[in-house]
Amino acid sequence: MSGRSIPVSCNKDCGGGCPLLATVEDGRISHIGNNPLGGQFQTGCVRGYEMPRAVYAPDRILKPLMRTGPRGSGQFREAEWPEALDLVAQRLAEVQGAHGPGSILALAGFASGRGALHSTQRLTKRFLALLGGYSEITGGYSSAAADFVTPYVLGTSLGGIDAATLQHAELILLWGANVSDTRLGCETNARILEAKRRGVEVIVVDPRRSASVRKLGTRWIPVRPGTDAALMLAILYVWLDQGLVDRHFVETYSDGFPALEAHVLGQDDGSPKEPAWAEALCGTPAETIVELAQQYGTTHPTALIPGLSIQRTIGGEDAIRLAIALQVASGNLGRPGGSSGALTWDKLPHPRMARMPVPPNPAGAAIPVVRWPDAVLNGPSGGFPISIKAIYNVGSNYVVQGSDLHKSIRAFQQVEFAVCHDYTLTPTARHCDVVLPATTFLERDDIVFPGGGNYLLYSQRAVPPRPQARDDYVIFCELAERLGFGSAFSEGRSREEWLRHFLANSEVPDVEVFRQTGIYWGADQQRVALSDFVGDPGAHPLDTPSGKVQIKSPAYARLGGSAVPTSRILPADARFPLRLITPHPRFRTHSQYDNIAWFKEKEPQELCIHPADATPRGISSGDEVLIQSPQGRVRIPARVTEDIMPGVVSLLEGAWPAFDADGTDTAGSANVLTSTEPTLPSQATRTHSVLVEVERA
Ligand SMILES: Nc1nc2c(c(=O)[nH]1)N[C@H]1C(S)=C(S)[C@@H](COP(=O)(O)OP(=O)(O)OC[C@H]3O[C@@H](n4cnc5c(=O)[nH]c(N)nc54)[C@H](O)[C@@H]3O)O[C@H]1N2
Ligand SMILES: Nc1nc2c(c(=O)[nH]1)N[C@H]1C(S)=C(S)[C@@H](COP(=O)(O)OP(=O)(O)OC[C@H]3O[C@@H](n4cnc5c(=O)[nH]c(N)nc54)[C@H](O)[C@@H]3O)O[C@H]1N2
Ligand SMILES: [Mo]
Repeated sequence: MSGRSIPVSCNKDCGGGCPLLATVEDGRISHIGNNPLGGQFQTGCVRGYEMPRAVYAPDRILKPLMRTGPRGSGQFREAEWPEALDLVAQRLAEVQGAHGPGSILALAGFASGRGALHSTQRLTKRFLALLGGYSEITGGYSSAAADFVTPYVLGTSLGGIDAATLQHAELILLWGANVSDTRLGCETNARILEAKRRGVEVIVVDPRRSASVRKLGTRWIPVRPGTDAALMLAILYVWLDQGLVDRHFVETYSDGFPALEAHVLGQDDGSPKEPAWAEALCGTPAETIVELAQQYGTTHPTALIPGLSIQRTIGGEDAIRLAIALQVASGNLGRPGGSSGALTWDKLPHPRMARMPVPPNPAGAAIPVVRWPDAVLNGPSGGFPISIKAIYNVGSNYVVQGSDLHKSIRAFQQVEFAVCHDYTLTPTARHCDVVLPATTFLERDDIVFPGGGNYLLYSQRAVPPRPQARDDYVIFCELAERLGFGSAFSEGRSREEWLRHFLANSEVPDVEVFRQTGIYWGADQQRVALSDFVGDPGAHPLDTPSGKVQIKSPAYARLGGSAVPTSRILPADARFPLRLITPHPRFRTHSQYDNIAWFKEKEPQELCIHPADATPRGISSGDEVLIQSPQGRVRIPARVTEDIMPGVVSLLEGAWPAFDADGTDTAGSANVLTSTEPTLPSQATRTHSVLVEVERA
């Protein structure tokens, strides 16, 4: 390939964090491929390689837009930057003057969340904190349940592994994890493929025959969504029954296991968690559960890699607690080739590198992310801290991605002012008063923290910004200047000076080598969380009341959870007999790229349904079906397939909605069907615990 090669990395909430090379010819990016310095296991994916399609998309916003029609109508006029910035500054000042700090809600998304400088989340929070305060969303859509509960069990949420340690695994359990598509670290997929090639069993526990089952798996074990805790309890039952619990490990490293044992045996509730008990809940045959338990209980080390899916469910907190309990009971926690059972994605420290500081929020108003539309619509009368009058949206498309899309639209329609920075007129942008055109990662320099792994990436500016697009940092600088806190926001630093400042406060010894190669490796590439604790529990106790893995947690029970993890399943509802899952697409990062035909054609939006559910409903592949939940209606084509369990239907998340005259979405936008009711006590989202009915349209 001729042209200049420039190290880049998607600063995206994409699952990876991959060393890439952009080729630039005649001032245009002609190709993106892997940076060979990443080594054989570090490979990018289609969403990074094809990013130029977004940079040069015909519908990219290249001028500020000011709304001229009703919110959501898509009627805007183009404006010059000074006019748009003046208006945003003026409206923010007015709203805050009239309604106080906290009346502006920061929808500060993680879309470009991995940059030391261009972090959509950190820049937005920094700006609004210096403005005087804001309403802040807490937790994320991704992993709020796990992040909430894991510290009660492990004393930290950093329970990850470096993917290279999978070379020591003898068994890999992808539990609700579809790493073929979602990556969960740049190397994870390639390391598991290598393990499979050397004869390691890779068991995938998933309601769907996912890409990971097809490409990485040696066995698919179907389970109904939201029932993983029951399956895990039944595995413990088999281990207790067959003497497969590693008693020495349990006693040395954990506290409270006898209470869990009593629960598994049914001594506390009269219900032994036998495989037959689990079969009725999970739809997984009892003999399959016994086989899985025996294989898992007798193969060491076993790496249990949970997806985030298992905790975006009702009771998702306890699926994580039980996954940890399984790794303790089998003696796999903290061992090379094993894992903690807690989430692994991005759950180990990065090499030391400073990043954009975020001052404390003077308003202190916090809202669990899944409840933001409720907070806007109901304010203090709904138990929320403050009346929200404006929304500042950067790096998120929460009208599409938040739960209960109709409610999110109502929330946007209610506020006095809404502003957003983005590349395209997303459904969220359409509901804003001002839309400011942002740059992509290919148009700016940054240091990127990958999604797991002991390395850092330098992403050089490959091409100048498309005319008129501006970095989020620059947009905020200009606004801060207008609002009188320009020097507090920038601290007098240009973008280059911030990067130099971060690098000066880092462990990277040779900045120029880092810039040129695009990658800096930390010292140890074989980290397993809690290995120091397992090596010497006396010298390295966990930060829990017992200093050990807290299987039983009275502190957690005081928050409204149960002291011992248990199975909590969304009750059935005869009106909505099917369970809907909304997995992450391969060809999109959430809603990104849904506006680009090339990506859309690769992965059509369709409802996957099992023949056992389709036949009685008279549904054949290609038929239009109407999917209904209490929240809304979606009409799209069905695909009848045995790649999904009976009783479960699947619709990929991330499609932009398109409503017909009677309010039915005809694009297949998953959150038309979801609800903002959280799982408790974490107040986290439950997008994989949704009940629907499906009929032929
Ligand atoms: N039903 C259902 N819903 C879900 C999920 C699910 O599994 N099922 N998953 C949830 C999860 S885990 C997550 S993390 C959320 C994600 O929710 P979002 O973060 O809202 O997802 P994206 O669609 O990636 O939206 C990011 C937006 O930021 C823009 N953007 C990207 N980079 C930049 C930048 O540098 N600057 C600016 N200004 N804008 C930028 C993109 O163009 C895009 O419009 O969705 C959640 N929603
Ligand atoms: N290509 C791509 N990669 C991504 C993203 C993306 O949008 N696109 N998003 C990134 C982000 S922000 C996140 S948070 C992660 C999300 O990572 P995950 O949450 O792990 O991803 P999902 O696709 O929601 O679910 C993974 C698998 O779990 C299955 N599943 C669903 N519900 C259940 C359940 O209750 N139990 C079990 N056992 N399995 C279940 C699904 O069928 C799917 O195959 O992915 C990251 N990677
Ligand atoms: Mo996420």
